[in-house]
Amino acid sequence: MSAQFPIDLRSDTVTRPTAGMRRAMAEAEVGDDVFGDDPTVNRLQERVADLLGKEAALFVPSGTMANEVAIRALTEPGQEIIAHRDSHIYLYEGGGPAALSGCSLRLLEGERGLINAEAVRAAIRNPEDPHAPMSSLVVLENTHNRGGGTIWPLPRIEEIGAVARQAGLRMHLDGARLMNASVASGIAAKDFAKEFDTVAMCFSKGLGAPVGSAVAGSRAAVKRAHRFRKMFGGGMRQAGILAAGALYALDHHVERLAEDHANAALLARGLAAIPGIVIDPSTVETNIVYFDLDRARGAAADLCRALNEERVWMLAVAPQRVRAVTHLDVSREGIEHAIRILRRVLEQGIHSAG
Ligand code: TLP
Repeated sequence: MSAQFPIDLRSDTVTRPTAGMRRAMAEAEVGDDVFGDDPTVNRLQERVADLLGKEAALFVPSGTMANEVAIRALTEPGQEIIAHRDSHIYLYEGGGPAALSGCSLRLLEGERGLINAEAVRAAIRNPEDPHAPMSSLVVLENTHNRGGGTIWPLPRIEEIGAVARQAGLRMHLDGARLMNASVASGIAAKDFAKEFDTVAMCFSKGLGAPVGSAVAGSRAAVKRAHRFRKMFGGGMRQAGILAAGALYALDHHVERLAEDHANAALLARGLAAIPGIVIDPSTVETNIVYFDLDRARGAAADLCRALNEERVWMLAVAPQRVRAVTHLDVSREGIEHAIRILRRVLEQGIHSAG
């Protein structure tokens, strides 16, 4: 396969449906899912419940909505959610937990997006103290996006689950990229999901579907999430067209995530050999690569602008930090090309836009 341009590494959300996926979507049997009678949506929901080892699942338009309906289903206004300070629910969901669920966030530190059970225990408020918000939910993210596509070690999840259960807290997993964690580690998605009351997963990231996510849990939790999906405007009608893309992704695009992980590792190794770039390739576990640009070379935004002109797209996420994400629309040749371009751009020197 040759490189396809642009080489778009901004996110794994940028993939376009393949011909096979489009065909499956075009041929999908549909009904009105708000009435509950879209057979393809129902099939997807059963499939996801089974995949994640839960009683039920609900198809939703986005990963954000999956997280937000789950948080609303598991909490009441005035309660507090414990999460990592770099979590997606805190940084990238528009203040959703506060606006939609009326919950405050108790943010914890931790290497590469991972928190530990002791810190969770220490963060749980005294339920007898009427001054304090009630700690009610722990949210973890697997893989952890801002942490660098980090995979959670299973024992660490279990330790947190035990602490949460003992204190009567619920657990939600933002598993937008749970299948990446599963394929890279060899741990079944349902094993990763075990400690959680609800689990969100996305079809529109590495799995390559154009739209859609799901949230799984007990029948009662999913029933409550269903109510909030309607309230938040996420009830969709002939959504089987979209669910067919998700089903196709589960059938055809899971095992191949290993290629994205190999490409991310290749990219990390290539970047590590370029003067001016700081990255430890051993930290790249899945399909997300973060690297830092030496301040003396210029700013991350200027580097990305220079790369953009060469049809290599990456995302500046902090003054010196860049993110590149591999996915099914970027081949190994594309990654090799991106490394060559990056080296050349830095050799030539980048200039500030201002
Ligand atoms: N992440 C996007 C951006 O919002 C940052 C990306 O390009 O990575 N959970 C996690 C861990 C995510 O990374 C994302 C998307 C979501 C939830 C939200 O999914 P969508 O975009 O479908 O609402």
